[in-house]
Amino acid sequence: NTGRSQVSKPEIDYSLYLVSGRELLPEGITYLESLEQAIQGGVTVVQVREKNADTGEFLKIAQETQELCNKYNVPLIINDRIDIALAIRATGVHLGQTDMPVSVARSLLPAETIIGISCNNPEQVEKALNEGADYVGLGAVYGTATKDVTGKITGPRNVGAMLEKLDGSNVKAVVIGGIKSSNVLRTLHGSVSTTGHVLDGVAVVSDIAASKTPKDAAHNLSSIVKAFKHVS
Ligand code: TZP
Ligand code: MG
Repeated sequence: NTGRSQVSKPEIDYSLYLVSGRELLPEGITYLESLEQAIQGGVTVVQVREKNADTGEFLKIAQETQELCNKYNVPLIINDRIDIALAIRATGVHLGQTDMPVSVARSLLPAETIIGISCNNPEQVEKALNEGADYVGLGAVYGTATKDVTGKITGPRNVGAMLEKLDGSNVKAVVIGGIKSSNVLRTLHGSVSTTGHVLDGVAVVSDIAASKTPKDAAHNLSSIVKAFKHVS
């Protein structure tokens, strides 16, 4: 996002980006308990993603999530719904390729709002950059049961090719899709571009949301990402 933004934007640490997955919660833990433990374990940014909730329900969940995020000073990003992001004054919104264009979303939202977009190939990354996105979500890097990603699995090497498009910009990047503590380190290493551009973090749903011990799950991921970022 060069040639834009005299506006001061919130600095987000993208190291461990938790995307909510309420439908994956195990027995015996509520959504808010799981989220709080995950934040305590090292989640640095939260996205509320609700594919089946009606507007009232989405709003309520977003408000409750916002309260918890405020308590820990963790930024909150809303998936898809610009109206809900506005209503709760979220830090950001996350858009997909079939949602409203970044430039249009930008014109509706306060200038300091973070806008992220999912990208699956280098052309989409280039477009996101030109339209003024603040960050991109790259993937799905691996297969996942959390979302239908048929035909959209990139593998780490293509993540590297997408990252290269961000050279010289201030646009951040996370990877998503099938990331777990067991593959996160090789994913980070394998996703470096030929120009040396590295990921800013990883986004996960099930490895944390489906865990009975979300604090440990988050801590395992976070310590690996932080160690990688420290040396790269
Ligand atoms: N976008 C691409 S893959 C995905 C989304 C929302 C789901 C990732 O879920 P998980 O459980 O971390 O594989
Ligand atoms: Mg979307």
